[in-house]
Amino acid sequence: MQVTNNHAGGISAIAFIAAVVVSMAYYQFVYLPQVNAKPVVSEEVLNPPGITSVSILEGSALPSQTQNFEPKEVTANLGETNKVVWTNDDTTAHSVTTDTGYIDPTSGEFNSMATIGLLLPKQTYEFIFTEPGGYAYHCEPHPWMTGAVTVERGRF
Ligand SMILES: [Cu+2]
Repeated sequence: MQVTNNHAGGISAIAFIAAVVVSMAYYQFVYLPQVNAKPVVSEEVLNPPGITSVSILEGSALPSQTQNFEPKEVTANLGETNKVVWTNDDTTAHSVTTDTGYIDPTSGEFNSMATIGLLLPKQTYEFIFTEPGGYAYHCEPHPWMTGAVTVERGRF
């Protein structure tokens, strides 16, 4: 009796260890690679032939000036003009900061503060959008400065 019980216990211990090993292997070699895989983005989307330009107009730091990001709303097409470039044409530093905490799967956080910080006068900030959608943004030091980028699928 005693021996049989020990034997059964040994088998279930081995079965348990085998199950742990199999699930760890699954996690390491199947689950993690799928979760961590970068999305496949076509070359045209990563290096679009055209850009979409937005100017930060002189005087944008004044709340009374309603024109700051110009154009205030832009539309970009994936694989064509989905690289958006903001140029600070003002004499004050500004940021381009997502309203929603948007993180592009390839380009990272849509926020100049996350990469280059404030745009000094004459400085530019570039962001390559790789997903269609609507992206509202503002300037962190001057939250009345707002704009939006709409990204359309185009041919991609
Ligand atoms: Cu600003």
